[in-house]
Amino acid sequence: LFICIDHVGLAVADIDEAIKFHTEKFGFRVLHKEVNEEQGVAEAMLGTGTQQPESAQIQLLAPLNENSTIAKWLTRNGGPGMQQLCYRVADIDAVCATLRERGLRLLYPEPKTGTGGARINFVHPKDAGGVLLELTQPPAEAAH
Ligand code: CMX
Repeated sequence: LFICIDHVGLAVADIDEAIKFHTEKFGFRVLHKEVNEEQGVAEAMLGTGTQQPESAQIQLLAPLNENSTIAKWLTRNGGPGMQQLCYRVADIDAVCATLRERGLRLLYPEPKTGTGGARINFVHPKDAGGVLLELTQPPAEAAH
């Protein structure tokens, strides 16, 4: 079903502080930044910048406002932490259909737009071993 781990998402309060921390302390490079209003997040994708294609990335997710999923998560968790695991898929419609057949709840009836124009959906954490599981189908030109 899955091609690889695409990224691990970390919820953070402040995107700039988190970027500074991860680049200065761990040597990650910022590969991509964007704001996703629909998801209520400012996000940054981090990697080593030394591998082509880039291996599993770190995604920093900061809330845009207090209604954001990430704001709720930060409050419940008592601070920053690991919010999600994301698998890359080639055909998200087929994978969602298969997972539904297998009795798992997908959060959206149809995929929404994620990082870099990817098509994304999520398996409910209660159906994925307590982990919020994102599925991402990168745009054709970015797929590898
Ligand atoms: N990881 C693991 N468990 C989680 C979780 C997470 N990220 N978020 C919630 N849960 C758990 C809660 O702890 C709760 O457990 P209990 O019932 O045992 O207390 C349960 O799931 C349900 O919680 P809820 O209050 O009913 O639901 P929430 O309002 O917290 O929403 C979820 C949960 C998954 C539906 C919501 O986080 C969501 O819609 N996530 C998908 C969108 C998203 O995360 N967007 C931001 C990232 C955008 C991107 O990656 O591009």
